[in-house]
Amino acid sequence: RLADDMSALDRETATPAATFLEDALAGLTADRKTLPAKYFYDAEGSRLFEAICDLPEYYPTRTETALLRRIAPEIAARVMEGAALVEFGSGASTKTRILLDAMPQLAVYVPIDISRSALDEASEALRRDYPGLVVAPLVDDFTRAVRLPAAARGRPVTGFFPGSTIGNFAPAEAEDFLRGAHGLLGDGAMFVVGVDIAKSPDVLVPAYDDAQGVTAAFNRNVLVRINSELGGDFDLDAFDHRAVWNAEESRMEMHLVSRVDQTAHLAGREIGFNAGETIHTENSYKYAPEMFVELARRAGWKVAARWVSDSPSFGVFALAG
Ligand code: AVJ
Repeated sequence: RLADDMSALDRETATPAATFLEDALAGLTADRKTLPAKYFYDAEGSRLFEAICDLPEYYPTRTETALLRRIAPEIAARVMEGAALVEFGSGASTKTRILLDAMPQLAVYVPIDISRSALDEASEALRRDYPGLVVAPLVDDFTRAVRLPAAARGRPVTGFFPGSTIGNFAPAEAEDFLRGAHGLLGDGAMFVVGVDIAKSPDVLVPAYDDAQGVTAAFNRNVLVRINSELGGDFDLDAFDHRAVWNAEESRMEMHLVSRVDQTAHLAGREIGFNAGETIHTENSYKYAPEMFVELARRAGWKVAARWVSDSPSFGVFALAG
């Protein structure tokens, strides 16, 4: 295997499991307990997220998909022959196909995802369906990827970050991420970013607290992983799923709420909970279009084009730099 094709996780001496344990312990022993949202996504978590995308209440996926279908020709017109498409947090690469279908000029596709299983499955399916396309996956935390695989280097580059995954970052972190992505994608790159738009909590809250309880299972999956991968003993039935709109911060929050006073154990540590105490597991920031434009500018990008769907509103921004 070429050194160039090794992911950052392979190169790091610290194992991913040690990082998960460190992050989990740091979050669960803090004054206000938290866990990083990226740990939802093992194979089961990725499966649950795909199921969320099909829920009637979860509007972002179908809204963005319809918008991308409509604007794909306009995006394609900005992409040069022989270009590489680099996707951050690619998962099942479902939306990617909308761009691939509209852009026969693409030569290389680089999906970056932390879930090896999701990446392997997606890459295999894409190679089958797009035989002319070189698929060069990167198993990595997409916030830490610093170098494109050899197959993409020297080509015009288009970044793709759909799904409002950027909403998982606080605005200052989103700005840092956009600046870092500029470094990875290179000068002259285009970056297509999907961003959920702030709207009524009557629409937002059900999207994160669906009637079938799929989002609740997704939320609890981080505790499932802590038990199975890190040897924790969290009582899954003793935590409720809660989704709240935080208007001051313009974000949806997910929490796991302890039903009772209880003590869990992890790596020899006692993790005590009072009844009603929460583990804050996810933030999903929602932007007014102008706010996102300003954030992208602060990160060093020009906004070449933007599209916002009809309600429920979702935005796609074409950044240039
Ligand atoms: C993948 C981060 C965009 O915030 O809407 C879905 C994850 N969490 N339901 C989102 C999620 C609960 C999703 N992102």
